Formats: sequence, structure tokens, C-alpha cells
Amino acid sequence: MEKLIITSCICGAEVTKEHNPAVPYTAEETIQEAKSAYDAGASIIHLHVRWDDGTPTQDKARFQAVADGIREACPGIILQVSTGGAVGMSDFERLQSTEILPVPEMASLDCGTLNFGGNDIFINTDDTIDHFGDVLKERGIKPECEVFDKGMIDLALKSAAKGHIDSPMHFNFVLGVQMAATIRDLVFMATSIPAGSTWTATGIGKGCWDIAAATIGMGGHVRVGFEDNVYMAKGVLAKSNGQMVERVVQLAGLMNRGIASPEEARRILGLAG
Ligand code: KMH
Ligand code: ZN
Repeated sequence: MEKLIITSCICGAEVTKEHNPAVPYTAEETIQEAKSAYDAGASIIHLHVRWDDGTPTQDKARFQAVADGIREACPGIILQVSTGGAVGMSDFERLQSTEILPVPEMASLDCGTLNFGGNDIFINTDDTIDHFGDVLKERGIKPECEVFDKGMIDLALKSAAKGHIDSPMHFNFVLGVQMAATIRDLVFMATSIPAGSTWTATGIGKGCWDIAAATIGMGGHVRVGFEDNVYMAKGVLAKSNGQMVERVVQLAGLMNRGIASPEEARRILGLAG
């Protein structure tokens, strides 16, 4: 089995300090949270940014400032910028995160439309997927196909077949937003992607730790962080993203699976480096 790549999604766009006071808003807080995850063993930071009052933004200058700080604090880290942003943002706004320099090595590519947080609609039509795929390809950024249910694997493969996404593809199965966070569905997803693809899984909320443990055993890679979950256990808030990454490292250790360094993650994911 390959070593385990840990991605930390340190702040997201929707979670707030009301959910957990440790959720970062300012550039300094966000950089500090990235460092806590990196020091604990994360090799990829999935990055959203906020204005100081917590409002999500895809503003290029804000992304640049936070990315510069993270790269300085976390030498060698792989930056995966979000192109999802927050519900309701335009495609133009969402893609600004890909314009930072040096060009980020990875970006999320959301592969379908879904109910988000209950009653919001997160829109990703076929044209959006194809267009985002083209932009990432042009900029030499590896997409992480965000898959919130099974049909989204099919939409990603449809876009790839039209030439908008290159192989080998990398997927992130997000369980607990649209599809439920069950190990049955995780197995279904992991066995429904082309041979040679790599995959990460994300359990939202209380599904976080079951999905992480199952994924470690199945040979996938794990994402944890405040974007997905703010608790270590029922009623026990995580103190930092680093604390959540530490638990994944402990689980992997108990299961005899090594942790990938950023360099090893680049090799596993086929990033240019
Ligand atoms: N904030 C969500 C609407 C991504 O980063 O690409 C979208 C999201 C996925 O977080
Ligand atoms: Zn995200």
C-alpha cells in the first residue's frame, strides 16, 4: 500500500467561529492553522480564504497573501486552492484562486450540482466542469475531482472523455453532504473509478473518523480539517487542524501505514514538483 497522504482543509467557506472559536479568519490565523497541520503530518493544504470578519472570498490578492505566508511557514507544502469558493459565487470569482504565483500545484474541481448545507444549491453544470478543467489544464494545475455522490464520478469521467481532465485522475469522495457518510458508499465510490486513479476521502461532521479509519485500511488518502468537522468527539471541539491531523497519523500508525511527506505525495499524485 502507498504511504498515506493527509490533506488538511483548514478553514473552508461556511464554518464559523461560532461553530469553533479556533476556525481561522485572518491571514495570520490561517497561516498558523496551516502550520499546525503541516507540523502534524499533512502534506497538502486545501485552501479557502476569508476576510478578517470571516466572510469567504476568492479575491486573488487575499489568496496570494495567505499562500505566500503558508509557503514560508510550511516549506515544501502542496497547496490545493479551492475553486469551489462559497455557494453563490460566479465562475469568474471562483477561479481567481488559480491565478496566484507561483502557480498552485493542485485545485479542487467540483464535479456536479448538489444540495449544500441543506437548502443552498451549489451549481456546477457540465459547462462549468469543462471550463474549470480547461483553465486548470492551461495553468498546469492538477485537479482534485470533488465527488459528492456517485453521479459525479460519471460527470468527471464524461468531462475527461471530452479532453477537459487528464489521466491519471485524482478524486476526493465527500461523504456526508449529499450522500451519507457510510462505509458501504465509500467502498462503492472507491471501486467505481478508473484503474490508476488516486483517491482521498472526506467524512463530514460525525462521519469524519469512521471514514478516515476505513480509508486508511482501504489504501486511500485522508482529508480532515475545520472545513469538514470541528469535533474530536461528541461535544469535544478540536483545538486546531493539527490536532485532527495528529489523530489521523495515530490511526495510520496503529494500522502500520506510513505517512507521505510532501515529496512522496508529489510522486504518488504525479505532480510535476
Ligand atoms: N464551499 C463549498 C460550496 C471546494 O472547495 O471546491 C464548496 C467547497 C468545495 O468547499
Ligand atoms: Zn473546500
